[in-house]
Amino acid sequence: MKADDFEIMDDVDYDIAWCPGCGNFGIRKALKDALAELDISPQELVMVSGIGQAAKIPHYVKTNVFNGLHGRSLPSALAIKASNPNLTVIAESGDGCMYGEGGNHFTHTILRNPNIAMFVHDNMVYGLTKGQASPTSQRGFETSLQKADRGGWTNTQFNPLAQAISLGASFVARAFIGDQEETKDLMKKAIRHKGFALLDILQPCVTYNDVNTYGWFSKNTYYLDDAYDATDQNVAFEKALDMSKLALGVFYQDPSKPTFSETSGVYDADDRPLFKRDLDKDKLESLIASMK
Ligand SMILES: Cc1ncc(C[n+]2csc(CCOP(=O)(O)OP(=O)(O)O)c2C)c(N)n1
Ligand code: SF4
Repeated sequence: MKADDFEIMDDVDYDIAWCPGCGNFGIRKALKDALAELDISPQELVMVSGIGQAAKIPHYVKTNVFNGLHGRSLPSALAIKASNPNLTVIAESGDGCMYGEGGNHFTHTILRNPNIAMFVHDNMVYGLTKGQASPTSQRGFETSLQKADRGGWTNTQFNPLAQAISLGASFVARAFIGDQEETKDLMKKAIRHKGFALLDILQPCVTYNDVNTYGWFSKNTYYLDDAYDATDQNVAFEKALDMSKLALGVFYQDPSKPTFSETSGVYDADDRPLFKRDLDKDKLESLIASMK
């Protein structure tokens, strides 16, 4: 495949609704390159998202799309993967959408370990609704609603990596879109991983977040080195808790964990996706009758 095979803008007549300089552009480019290098075709891919600037990304990629309600991308992604395990399923949304409105789905999807990749565009702000604080906003952050003279945003900053690792997520990583090549490589690892893969992508919002800029992320991030052991959950948890500087790379990976399709029982006796199976009318009728 080529990255251009995912280019929808050649076919449709509208503009991308992101501000010039937004980190979402780099994420879209890294994604198209990652898909091309993995040789995944648009036909075998489904992108699922919620609501927000980040959640618009499936509209700008030529592939199958399901756009759900705010925070609800993961249940839809799980259902799509469960009904057809042959598809590559990528869920993609913002930090507010995934960790705020979708927080409960984030938790319980990790516990089920479906074989899907989750890319969170983490700009530490609600972009689409014009700059309110999100769960990953830093304490003291001043927004249109949380004013500096009142201490700005006063909540404890949500730590998605620590939460995911503590729940036993089978792949947990962080990228910064200032390094597009590395983001692409982490996307490829997340897509290739067997099980739920969280990739939190630090993504500057150049319009509503003048604190966490490209420069700020460059200064406040560093790469995990080659000696780092990504198979040790305790080490990964400690690393994730350290927010003084944000580590980039794969924090934790356990490919041996069984996936939702493997544990659900649906594919024990028949490995065909659900749409390829015949409808057993007698079974259905007796099920309906049993519920009367
Ligand atoms: C249930 C619900 N609550 C609130 C909203 C309003 N809303 C739409 S987008 C959004 C924020 C999106 O922020 P984020 O997910 O961080 O993505 P970004 O726009 O920054 O990429 C909010 C609060 C909504 N659509 N539905
Ligand atoms: S508001 Fe922020 S996140 Fe949304 S498109 Fe503009 S720069 Fe990007």
